[in-house]
Amino acid sequence: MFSDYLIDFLPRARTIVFFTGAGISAESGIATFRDKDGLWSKFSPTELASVEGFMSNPQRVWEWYQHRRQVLDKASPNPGHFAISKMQELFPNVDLITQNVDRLHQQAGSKDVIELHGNIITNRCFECSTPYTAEIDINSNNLPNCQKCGGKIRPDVVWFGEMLPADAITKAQEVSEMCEIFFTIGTSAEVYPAANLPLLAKQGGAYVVEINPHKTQISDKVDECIRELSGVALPELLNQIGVKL
Ligand code: BV8
Ligand code: ZN
Repeated sequence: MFSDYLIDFLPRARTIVFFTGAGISAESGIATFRDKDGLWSKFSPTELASVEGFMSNPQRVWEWYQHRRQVLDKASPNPGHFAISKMQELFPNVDLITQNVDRLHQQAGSKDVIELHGNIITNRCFECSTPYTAEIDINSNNLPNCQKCGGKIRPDVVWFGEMLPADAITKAQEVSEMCEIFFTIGTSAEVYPAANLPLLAKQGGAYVVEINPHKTQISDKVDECIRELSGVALPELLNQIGVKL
């Protein structure tokens, strides 16, 4: 599955970056965005994952996130998440950058996860940004109000048209430019500025490996394409370097 070059180089690499998208959570039962039965096939991203969408219909957006939280509540990390967590344990300099908001990497034991698009678990006030710390019943549809100003509560995700957390994107760009091996896993590489990271790594001289059952718009720019599910490929990668998950 993986090239002899990669299997020989990986244990010697000084810095490794894993960059993940919705595809790594697909085998945990979390719908991706752009696959045929993905989230965006039913709704348009701008209607639901944007400030305008929330302002025009806060109740609908809130219910969409509550639905995703219900799905996530039944999901657990899959062997792909665990394999990355194991690599972080084994190798000294492994960075993990994710576009995902499901925190399954953290549930699989990964530390210092660089979350480019925030997370779907925590919430804050849409008006005054005060963190909303009261318990939220994921099965209830009622949209809570801020205890400080009465404003509507929103999830701590990064919506389209919103800036990414400056510390997260800066760190992600730095480690991508500096690394020796860069794995881009389960992402269509269509959302910016995250989608620039594999190209930044390539420009910085990294060996770039894509793990994705389908071709993406960066497939012809990477060094190695593994057309396999990440939940199969990543444990196999460990296996090929003599590590049992
Ligand atoms: C920004 C959180 C600066 C919310 C998400 C016009 C106006 C404003 C901005 C723009 C504009 N035009 C372009 C932009 C920039 C815009 C953008 O990139 N748009 C795209 C659509 C063109 N970006 C932004 O707005 C970003 N902010 O630029 O700020 C700015 C500010 C103002 C004005 C201008 C600029 C903010 C982007 C963040 C949006 N938030 N999510 C939520 O989740 O609800 S994005 C969303 O897409 C998710 O985070 C997701 O992670 C991300 C990327 O998708 P993928 O992860 O790649 O998932 P996808 O379904 O696409 O692909 C899955 C892949 O997995 C597939 O390839 C599939 O083959 C593969 N797969 C499937 N199964 C498996 C698998 N692989 C392996 N194993 C498997 N088993
Ligand atoms: Zn408030």
